[in-house]
Amino acid sequence: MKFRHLTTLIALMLGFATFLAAAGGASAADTLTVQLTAQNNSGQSGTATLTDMGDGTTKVVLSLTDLGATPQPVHIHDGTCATLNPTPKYPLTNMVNGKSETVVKVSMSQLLAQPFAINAHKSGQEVSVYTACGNIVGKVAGMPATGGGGMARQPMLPLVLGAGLLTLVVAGGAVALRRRQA
Ligand SMILES: [Cu+2]
Repeated sequence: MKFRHLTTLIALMLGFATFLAAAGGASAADTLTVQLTAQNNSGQSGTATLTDMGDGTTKVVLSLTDLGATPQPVHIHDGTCATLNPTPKYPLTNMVNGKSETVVKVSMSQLLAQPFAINAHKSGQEVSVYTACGNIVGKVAGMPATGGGGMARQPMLPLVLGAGLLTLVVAGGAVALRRRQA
């Protein structure tokens, strides 16, 4: 009888911990998708997915039309695609086969505080030819537009850890009890 209660309790704890982990995970993924459109008849377009890493950095993942294995310089520039400052502000990892992934040392809120754009260049040799560009604008998923929402998820971490630890302790107790009964 006692053992059955414990099993129920463990099941409830596991369910609660899973729920907390899922809730925490959902709000932690503050992302923004930027559309890049083709320039100079390059035929290259796609998306940049920006993810706020929560530590003052942002992960930028590019997925554009594959123009081949020739490395293409990609950067975040000051300004908009229409009024681009030609000097790169934050260099990104060279794009190969339309793919690039970089963690830049700037927060998402900083990237949205003033005009920035992501552009792709044809190659290292033809860096002056732009192949695609997208303005960093839009609504960040999982964070209110007014800001401050980034703080909301911080208190969730101790809760998730606490629930997980409690589950382990209860489960360990159940195992010990079962050993004693055997
Ligand atoms: Cu550039």
